[in-house]
Order: sequence, then C-alpha cells, then structure tokens
Amino acid sequence: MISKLRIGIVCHPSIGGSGLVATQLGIGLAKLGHEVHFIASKRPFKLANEYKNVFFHEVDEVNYPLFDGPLHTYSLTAKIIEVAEEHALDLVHAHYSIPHSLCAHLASNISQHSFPVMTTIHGTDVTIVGQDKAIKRLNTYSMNQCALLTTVSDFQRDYILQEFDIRQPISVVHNFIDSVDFTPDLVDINLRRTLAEDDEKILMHVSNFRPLKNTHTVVKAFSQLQCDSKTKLVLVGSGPDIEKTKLQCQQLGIAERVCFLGSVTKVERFIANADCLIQPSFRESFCMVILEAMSCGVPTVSSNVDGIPEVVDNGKTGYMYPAEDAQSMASAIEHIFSDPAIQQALGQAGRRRAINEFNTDVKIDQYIDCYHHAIALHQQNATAC
Ligand code: GMT
Repeated sequence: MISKLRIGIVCHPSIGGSGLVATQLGIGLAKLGHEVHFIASKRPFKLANEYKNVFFHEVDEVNYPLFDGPLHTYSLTAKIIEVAEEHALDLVHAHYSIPHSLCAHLASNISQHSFPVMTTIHGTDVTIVGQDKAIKRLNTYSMNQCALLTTVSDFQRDYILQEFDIRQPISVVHNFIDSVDFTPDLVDINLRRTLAEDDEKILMHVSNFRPLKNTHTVVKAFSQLQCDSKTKLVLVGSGPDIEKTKLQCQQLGIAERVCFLGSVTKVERFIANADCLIQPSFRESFCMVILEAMSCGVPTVSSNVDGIPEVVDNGKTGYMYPAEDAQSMASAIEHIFSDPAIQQALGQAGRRRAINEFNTDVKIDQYIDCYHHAIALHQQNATAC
C-alpha cells in the first residue's frame, strides 16, 4: 500500500508545456490516491474537469493603486502558506523556477507548517528569462534552497550546472505523454477537410509564436517545398510574431496556401490530422509538441537544439537540422510527402517511441521517488538543525 502524499503543485496556468506537464502529473498522482493541490493564478488550461483527490486554489491577486501591477509574488507566497497549513502538505512541487521556487521557499520559511520544496526547471526559466542579470542571482538562490531540483532533459541539466552555481545534484525526469489522449485514432476526415483539400498534404506548426519558436524558418521551408502533391501549411496558436508571419506569407506569395488557425484547446485533434509537424525552435529544453506529434503517429522535422535530440530518433521518427537550415527541412518534408509508406513508417516509429520512452506511469513513479527523497532530505535537515 503506497503512503498517500499531500502534494502542492505550483505552475503557470497558461497554454504551454510546463503547465501541461504539471497538470498531467497532478492528475496521475491523484489517480494513484495522492492528494494534489494545484496553486495558480487561474485554473490550469488542462485541468478542465473535476478529478477525485485534486483541488485547485486560485491565487488572490493583491492590487493597490500605489503599485504598478498585482503583487503576484506576495499573493502566490501567501496562498502557498495558506494551502500548506490548511492541508498539511508533505511537499510543494514548483514547476518553472521563476517565481515559483522563490515563493515556495519563502512560504516554507514563513509557514507554521514547514515543507520541502522541489522545483522542476522547464526551460526559459534558465535559458532566457533566467539569464536576465537582475533575476539570475535570485533564481540561483531559490534553486539552491530547494530540497531537490529536477529538469526535463539531460541537456537542460548540463546547461544549468554549466551556467548556474548550483550546489546540489539535478535529477532528470523527461516529460511524458498520455498516448491514449494523443493518438492516431484522432484522424478525422471531416476535421481534416476544414484544414485542407483531400489531395493536399498538411504541414503543421504549433507554438506561441514567440521569437524563439523561429516561425520565419517554418514559412521559409514551406515556401521552398518542391512536391508532386499539393501542400498546405497550418499554423496553430497565437502570439507576438503572428502579424510578422502573415506578412512573410504575403511577401512570399503563399498566403492562400497557409491557414492561421489561432489558439485551440484540444491541440491533439489537429496534430493527429497533420502529415508532418515542423518545429525549428532556437531553444527547447524538450519540446512537448514534438512528443505530442510522435504519439499521434505524425513524423516531425525540427531543429536539433538543446533537448530535442533526446526526443527525436533522427531518421527513424523524424529529421533534425540546424534551426535556420530551411532548405534541408524542406528536402526532408518532400521526402516524407513523396511516399505514404515513408510517412507511415516514421509515424509508427514515433508512436512506439512515445509509448516506450516517455510513458506517463513510469515518469510519475520517478517523480514520486523524487518526492520521497526530498521529504527525507528535508527531515534530515530539520533534525540536524
Ligand atoms: O520556457 C518556456 O518557453 C515555457 C515552457 C512552457 O511552459 O511551455 O516551455 C518549456 O517547458 C516545456 C515543458 O517542459 C518544454 O517542453 C519546452 O521545450 C520548454 N521551452 C523551452 O525550453 C523554450
């Protein structure tokens, strides 16, 4: 019989990988009988339903005319204290270090009920935002205060140890996928027909259209395609680079072959109906959307940066190139589109890899092991003081 843990999970509720991973982890923990308390500024986008053993605590923003904006760090810290004391949390798991690890550390120090903090570093909390001079020292401090640090790829672990003065080991728990939710069974000709003609191959890109997602190369590679079959580019998501991307499509004269879908909630319904996914990011600690495509049986063409080579089996589940090598990406896409047998073989290999290497149950068990380790370390430190 497993001992039931009471876990607080702090995460960003927005559409994005770290919030998705945190939510899937919490739901999986609850299904195993653990009590899970999500703490966020609003309900995480994937926590749409009510689950047994899952509780959501909304952060009450503090606004006062004297301040430029809500005092989120104060209000988040206060909410963590409240939930930790009310529910006697065994541990708080902060997803994305900024500002979550600092808030959780402050809360543990202030709370009548002290608890260990475990932080999972997800990406730009160390590679972009985390590199900001004003933040780096604070982020380093809060990461070093954690009972345990984890991250989502071997690359990210090595990067953190190289770039930050971290005085503790960092465990790697790769991200995971629910292969029941993300499945080729979602292929739906009626949905597909809303995106493209039956004789068109669909090249899809999914992102928040921030500069690091490199949508310029997505459009450039698509514009260079020389295929026998007709092709359609479907862009899913929204963000600051959308208008620039629309202009690039017009300038290249391909606007009528590009569909801007905007943000969607069930992205799996769309990814499963793509013939290839293209993700040429400049930075990615892991890249959940590549794993989502693999689980849906869709081949991927991507950059080879950071943690992506730990997700893609190059030549077997997809192809990787330097981030701005649009021509090579175009050639790879042409190769995939040239023969349905090639597309199918890559897609099937991707699904097998997603199921075998990034299995939800295995990764949740790894996180539970980390929790027990963090709790033991916290108890040792408490008795040592
Ligand atoms: O860091 C970000 O850009 C946001 C973050 C998110 O919340 O989506 O993405 C990061 O975490 C994901 C989940 O672990 C990873 O799959 C993404 O690769 C990672 N993004 C980057 O490293 C740029």
